[in-house]
Amino acid sequence: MLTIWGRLNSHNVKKVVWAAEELRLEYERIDVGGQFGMDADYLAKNPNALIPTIADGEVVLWESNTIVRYLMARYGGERWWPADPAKRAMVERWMDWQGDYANAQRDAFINLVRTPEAKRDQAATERSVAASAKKLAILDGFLAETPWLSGDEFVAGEER
Ligand SMILES: N[C@@H](CCC(=O)N[C@@H](CS)C(=O)NCC(=O)O)C(=O)O
Repeated sequence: MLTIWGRLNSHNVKKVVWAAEELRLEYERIDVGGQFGMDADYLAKNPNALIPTIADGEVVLWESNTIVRYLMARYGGERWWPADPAKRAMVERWMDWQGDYANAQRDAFINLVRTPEAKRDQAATERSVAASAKKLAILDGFLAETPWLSGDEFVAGEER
């Protein structure tokens, strides 16, 4: 049984849960992080004090993209984990790109969503909006030419 630790309103937890759902894996998700805190048991599994973390039998893993890659490689077969390294890399680059995008949008998100109006940092928000817009223009340009980030299909491989 797969265990996923992390509160569901974290985008990094969502991507792991989404992967598990797409793969039709049975899993248990345990709320950790944010208002749920992290106890010593959790920190022993993930010393970064971040979510998500998974346990799949003896395999304990953190880093959301690494977890998604692991689940796809272990359970996904050709549809989700194509044997052709080039096919895989064309998809994986967007996973890694997403980390840069997350950095770009963070200040805007924190200020506009999580900070009371009176305490917002307007300059940081504007810088973040501008940096996000640059990244999103790249995404938009790609999706204007190609239906999915993985190419012609939702994933790179063949249909299940
Ligand atoms: N690079 C890490 C980043 C993880 C991360 O920043 N997680 C945030 C939530 S999205 C976190 O743990 N925040 C502290 C908390 O929720 O208590 C990953 O992709 O797993």
